[in-house]
Amino acid sequence: MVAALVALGVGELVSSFAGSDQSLIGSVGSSFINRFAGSLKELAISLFGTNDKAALIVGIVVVSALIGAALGVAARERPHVATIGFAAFGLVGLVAGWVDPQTNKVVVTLAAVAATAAGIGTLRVLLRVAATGSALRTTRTVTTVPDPDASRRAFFGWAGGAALVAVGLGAATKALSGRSKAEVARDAVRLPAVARPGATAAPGTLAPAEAPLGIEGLTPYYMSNAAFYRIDTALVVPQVDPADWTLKVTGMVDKPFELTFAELLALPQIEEAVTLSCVSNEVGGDLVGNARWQGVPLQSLLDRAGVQPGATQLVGRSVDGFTAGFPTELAGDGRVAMIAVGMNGEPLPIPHGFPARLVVAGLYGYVSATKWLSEIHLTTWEDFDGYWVPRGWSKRGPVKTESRIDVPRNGSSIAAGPQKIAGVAWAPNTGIARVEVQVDEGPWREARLTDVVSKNTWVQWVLDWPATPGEHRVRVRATDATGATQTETPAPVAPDGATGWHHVDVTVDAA
Ligand SMILES: Nc1nc2c(c(=O)[nH]1)N[C@H]1C(S)=C(S)[C@@H](COP(=O)(O)O)O[C@H]1N2
Ligand SMILES: [Mo]
Repeated sequence: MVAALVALGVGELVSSFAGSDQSLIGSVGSSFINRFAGSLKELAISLFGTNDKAALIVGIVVVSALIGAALGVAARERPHVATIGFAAFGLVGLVAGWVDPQTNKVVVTLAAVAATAAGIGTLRVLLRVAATGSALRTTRTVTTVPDPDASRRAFFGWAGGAALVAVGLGAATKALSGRSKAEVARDAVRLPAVARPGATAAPGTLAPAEAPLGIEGLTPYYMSNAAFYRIDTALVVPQVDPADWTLKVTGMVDKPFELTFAELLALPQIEEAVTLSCVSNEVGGDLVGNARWQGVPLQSLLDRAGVQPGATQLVGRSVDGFTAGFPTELAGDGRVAMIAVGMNGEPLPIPHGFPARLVVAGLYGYVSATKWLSEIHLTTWEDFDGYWVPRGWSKRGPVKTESRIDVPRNGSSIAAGPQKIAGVAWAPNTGIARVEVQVDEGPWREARLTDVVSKNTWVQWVLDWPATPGEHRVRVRATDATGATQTETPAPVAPDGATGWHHVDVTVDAA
């Protein structure tokens, strides 16, 4: 076990010399995610929530340690088993590192070789200590059994020392990796002024016309960058240094081209508030958020490239290999669709796609919102399937109209008397026309809606409720601007988004 941990520590330290996002464990984990994301995503999220990635890393370390233990046992009889085993172990890291689009292949190779050598060396030394009580190679044949207590003490001493080395290697990796080039570069980015701020907003700032409702527990109209949900397949957040980055427009276009980050920033910018939602958001879930996005209209890049007739699909490709595709016509049907470089007035946070991502109003993230965008590729609808399509998700992903009760919380106890029921509802690119609330089997009552800056954002809603003592169920449903009301019929998140009415159960205590 200790030998395996030393091997992992050496591998991490060597890979970290190439940058803080490089890691053999990371590459192995990414391969695992890409192989199993379709079948295991739901299970992993239900077991570990959004800590599923931390759980994967812990799992890789634990499994490695167990493999090391098995090799150690086997090697007492047949030392070559350990050598072959560690070589195989190193090969797994090497292959994963080579197929990972984000790694430096020279560094990956050095790291895998160094890790393998460190693992084999550590195991050999420890086995020798266990057998002879000494780490030194002894030329005499051991004819007498050494004092077993002495060799056990020596073994635990050496094993403990090696374990400390493994921990030290891990700590050194962390200390050395420090701030990535991407973080340093992001700090230096100054977003250009916005030429066309969102339709109903004052120049430069989008703000809802009505002041916040001041209801505790109600989601704010704009989610802060820190609170904004994050969903992606990246085990280690891609660290893109804009100096080494370009955005390519390729495929079925007359004039393919490439832009540097500086060139992208120099193009006319827009700012729009758009509510982004994940297809994996359960009814009542929080994988949805509203932010102000700044960037370059997608259509302006498509016009420059000259999209050929027949290019029916637009695919965004990420530096990490993720892809998302949607019908090309949606980019030009008047909806907000942009290459975003800013989020809530700041350069895109690294976990949200720095230096650039796609934001398309009215489409779930998995078919549209490619983060760490490297390429916009025009192809046909039939010729390509984005990342999640072969993994059991719908090829088309329009956002379903949804509403959520934030206040009161499900399962909470509140006092009898005047109370407020409040929440959010969204139908991006369509808009919300009406939100209705029902308490128990009572009548559906219309909630008051706050002002919004555009049809692309969620609306906050509130209803006064004279709460009476007892157990109550509160339900909500929204009607979008086309007049369509959310269906009551529940559907699971797969393949194309959950449906059903959100409800909360509350206890109202006698005052
Ligand atoms: N590169 C990359 N971009 C991605 C994803 C991903 O896994 N990799 N996930 C998509 C999904 S499923 C969603 S819901 C949104 C989430 O964006 P956020 O993390 O900024 O909220 O990003 C999209 N863009
Ligand atoms: Mo998503």
